[in-house]
Amino acid sequence: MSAAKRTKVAENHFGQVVIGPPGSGKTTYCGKVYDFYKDKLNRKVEVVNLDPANENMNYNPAIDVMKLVTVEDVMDTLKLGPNGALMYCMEYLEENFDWLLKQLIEIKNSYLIFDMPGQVELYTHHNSIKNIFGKLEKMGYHLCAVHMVDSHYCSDPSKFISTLLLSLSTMMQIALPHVNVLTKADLLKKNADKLDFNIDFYTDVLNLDYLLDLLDDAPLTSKYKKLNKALVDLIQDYSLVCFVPLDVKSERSLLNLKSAIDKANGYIYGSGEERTIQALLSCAVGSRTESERYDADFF
Ligand SMILES: Nc1nc2c(ncn2[C@@H]2O[C@H](COP(=O)(O)OP(=O)(O)O)[C@@H](O)[C@H]2O)c(=O)[nH]1
Ligand SMILES: [Mg+2]
Repeated sequence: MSAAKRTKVAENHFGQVVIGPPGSGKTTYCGKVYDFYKDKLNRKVEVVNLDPANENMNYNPAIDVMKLVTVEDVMDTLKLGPNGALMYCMEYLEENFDWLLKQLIEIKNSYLIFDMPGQVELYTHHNSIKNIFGKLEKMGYHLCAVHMVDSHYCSDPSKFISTLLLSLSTMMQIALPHVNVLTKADLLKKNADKLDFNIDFYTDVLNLDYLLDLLDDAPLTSKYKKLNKALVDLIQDYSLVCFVPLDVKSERSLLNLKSAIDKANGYIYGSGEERTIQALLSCAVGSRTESERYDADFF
């Protein structure tokens, strides 16, 4: 009998699945957040690498998909290009779900951080990742998708619209509790004077009509007024997309994102963690101790 069939409901395991386009900062974040949770919050934590072409792991993974399959081997053996090989690898992982599950079962009482590959279609319309995490959810794993996008896309209205559409379709497809993140917020802050709007316009996504004005004036998008309006209306009608900014070098920023993720997947604090967080918060923002205030203070 397969491990999946034998395992009815696992103990309550919690974790985050770090997804998003290539270069958005997923692997860097996984390494930083591992150290931060372990050293600063005393949370028992493990990283699981599910990127079969991961080259710059700045952590020691408890489980590594590269021991099962790699993009390089698939390219050589099946004569596929890098994108096709990655799709094959994720389908292979789905077929070998038991390989993953057996190792996950051996990790006891640890919070899990999944470092994922960067191909966008894996999260917008390909089903393997959705199926793998759907199965884990059914077994009692409480997971949150942490969708990372590079804040560089705020610098251009049409790129920002693409980012919003990508985030919306990823939320619909992956169907897990979801937190969208604008990464490299240090660069966003540094270049704030070059942006069309204040930073909260991009994080809160409240009134996109202002963006519409810019799209209607821009040379590449001005002839698609009706399409621009339809896209903006679609995003506003769902009213689901907003972003948490992240600068991985800032503990304050990591803590702010942690609150959003813990809220999304209902993480239950281990003993003493709540007190550690309160202590970290009061160090960082003086007398303020609520994470909601913390959020407002990030910029
Ligand atoms: N300035 C800045 N650079 C970052 C940040 N996070 C990641 N990076 C850089 O972005 C690049 C891509 O990061 P990586 O983690 O490999 O992205 P991945 O492909 O999504 O796993 C690397 O050069 C990182 O150093 C950040 O918060 N600020
Ligand atoms: Mg990576």
